[in-house]
Amino acid sequence: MALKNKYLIDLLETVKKRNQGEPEFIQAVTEVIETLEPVIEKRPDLVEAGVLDRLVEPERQIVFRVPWVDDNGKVQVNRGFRVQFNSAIGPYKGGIRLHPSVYIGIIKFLGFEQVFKNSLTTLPMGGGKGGSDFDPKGKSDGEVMRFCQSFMTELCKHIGADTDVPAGDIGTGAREIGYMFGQYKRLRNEFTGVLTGKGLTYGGSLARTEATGYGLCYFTNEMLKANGKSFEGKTVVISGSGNVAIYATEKATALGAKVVALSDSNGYIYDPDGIDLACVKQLKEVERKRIKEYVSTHPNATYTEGCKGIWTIKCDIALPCATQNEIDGESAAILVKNGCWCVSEGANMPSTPEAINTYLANGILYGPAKAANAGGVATSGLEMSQNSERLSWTFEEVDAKLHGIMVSIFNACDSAAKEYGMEGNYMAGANIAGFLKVAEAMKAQGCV
Ligand code: NDP
Ligand code: 2IT
Repeated sequence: MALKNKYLIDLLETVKKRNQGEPEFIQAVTEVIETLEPVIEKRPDLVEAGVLDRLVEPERQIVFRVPWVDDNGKVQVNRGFRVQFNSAIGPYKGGIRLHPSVYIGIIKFLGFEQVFKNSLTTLPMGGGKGGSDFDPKGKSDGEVMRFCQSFMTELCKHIGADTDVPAGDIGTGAREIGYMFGQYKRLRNEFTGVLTGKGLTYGGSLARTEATGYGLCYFTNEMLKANGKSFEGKTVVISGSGNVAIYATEKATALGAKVVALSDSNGYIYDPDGIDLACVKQLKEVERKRIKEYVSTHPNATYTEGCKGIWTIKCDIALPCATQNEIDGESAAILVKNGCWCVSEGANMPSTPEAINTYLANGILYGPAKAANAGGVATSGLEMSQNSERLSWTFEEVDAKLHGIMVSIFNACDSAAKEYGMEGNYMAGANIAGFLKVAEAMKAQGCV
């Protein structure tokens, strides 16, 4: 989409110049700026208040050394990050990614998107993100613990229950959150809701584990309903086999769909009988094994090396739940050619701009990540509420609140898209609705 507004063209140029070598961040900002053009045309007061100029620059970026000792007694050094992007509507909130590909550009794109996503949840949370280039894969529990303790030894100086509340993301699950929480408590001598995604024995919320995948299906279901469709009897392809993919598979199946494929960074499985989720949970959550092990107990299933091929499987609905830019223009075109009519994003920014253009040009129902995967952080917000009141709610209570939030997010995206003349473009709707709340708060708080 070509921008016409001079202010936005100049702003994007500045962002590109200032953030060279960070293509993912520039990609995320470009998408938002392009969809905000009609809002900026209508709201000169927001331009005057410099809201967007401020919004594209993180409030604070912390980069630090994370030294730890491996099982052979050798010193290892990783790099740690926390980007506190925007606190206009609440304390910084967002996950911690542990993956070798992590560098500042990845954390900034995630932190930027988190600002809009958290705004959409209707809960009072600002946006932030953190992580490290540490790879938990193949490490012993002891190594992971020593890394997490070292990471938190520095991070604890910058976070707090009313300041910045990290959580999980790729490579950070219950085990890592537990080690980080223990170290925070030890260093600060306080038991607070400083992290979410905690274990149920020490302040975690029921349904947080399920929340992103379930929330994705609740959002998608609303989008389908609004367009006269449903999950019932549909064939679904889901990428990844981590936290989000597993619980998306569970809920999509419960809603009547058949999930036929999952993947990891090595390859994908295809099971025409429908994925046996108990087996996947055992392999991934308990044994920490590779997805290819699935075929050794499921003779009708096949395993194929390489991740991209998963998008060549014929399906009605595709739910990318692995990582950024996993669907490019070519894969999007294949999905369309094979009859796929809905793509809804569990992962953050899983579709390249070319893929998104292909969805929009072909009338695909497209659920953008900021809205579709907001159920995880929304339930983190509910964990914070429970920690503050020192109570815990039942699974049913949390799940019902999550469902209500996802319905309201869909309605917000739908209405904003309609109001700005882009009916059915939920990406534009999500960016506009998410932006407006943050923008009003930033304007009201003056030039800070
Ligand atoms: P997990 O670490 O539990 O699982 C990640 C999955 O994606 C694994 O199957 C992993 O395979 C695969 N994957 C990771 N990196 C790559 C890569 N570079 N190429 C191919 N496959 C890859 O993470 P989550 O399930 O928590 O996160 C998945 C996505 O959902 C991420 O984009 C995350 O930001 C997003 N998300 C997560 C939320 C949460 O609450 N956890 C909330 C909202 C969004 P392998 O094991 O081989 O690495
Ligand atoms: O991308 C995300 O929204 C997450 N990884 C969850 C963040 C959170 O604070 O629960």
